[in-house]
Amino acid sequence: SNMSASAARLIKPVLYGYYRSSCSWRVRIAFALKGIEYEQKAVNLIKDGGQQLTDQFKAINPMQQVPAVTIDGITLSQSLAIIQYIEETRPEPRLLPADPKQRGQVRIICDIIASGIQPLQNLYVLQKIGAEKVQWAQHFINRGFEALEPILKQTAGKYCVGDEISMADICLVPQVYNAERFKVDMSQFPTIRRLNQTLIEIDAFKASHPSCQPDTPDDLKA
Ligand code: GSH
Repeated sequence: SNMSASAARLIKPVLYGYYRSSCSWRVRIAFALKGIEYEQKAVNLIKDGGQQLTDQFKAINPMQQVPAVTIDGITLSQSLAIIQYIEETRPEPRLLPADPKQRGQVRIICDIIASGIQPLQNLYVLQKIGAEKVQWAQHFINRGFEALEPILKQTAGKYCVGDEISMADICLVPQVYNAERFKVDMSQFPTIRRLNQTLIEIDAFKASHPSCQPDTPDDLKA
């Protein structure tokens, strides 16, 4: 479009997401931490065989997954690309530490979750493998958490990396939520559990929680 950049900036971002999608939750946390108002358009991943698979949504995200965001006159997909864009255009409060070494640590934690765990337990993969969905998901979450636990033991202060909330925390909490859904034994991961318990008490994490979104079914509403 030929809308000016400043005019585009006045329009609220729209998040295409699903209440229970961990990647959608990442983006909701980032918006909440930065105090950015946005609209939500629900894409129900289950109903009608999955609304992410419609031609209409494929035009928004050719990968046929949530989240996608329209913001400043463009459409973005991939939760971490979306969050990086928000970070670069709306830098306060920052979601990446100032220190390059700590930034490196944040990115390790994000990549373990976003590349090494979540893709292996997402709905599409579980539907493809058919049987033993729960064991499959548990296996890959355990494998990733076994790596994350000693890393976080080294990097954590109050939060995943030091005492400042970062993208690592934004990735961790929704992944722990998935782990709990798949009944992973969290007692093996005391550092992950401690960080999660601290983070879920913070307003931005609470307000964005799957239990209180516009598309949360009534019987799951908190
Ligand atoms: N790397 C993508 C991101 O970070 O945004 C992953 C997105 C993703 O896996 N989305 C899931 C989805 O849309 C929900 S968390 N699943 C629908 C499906 O698997 O058909």
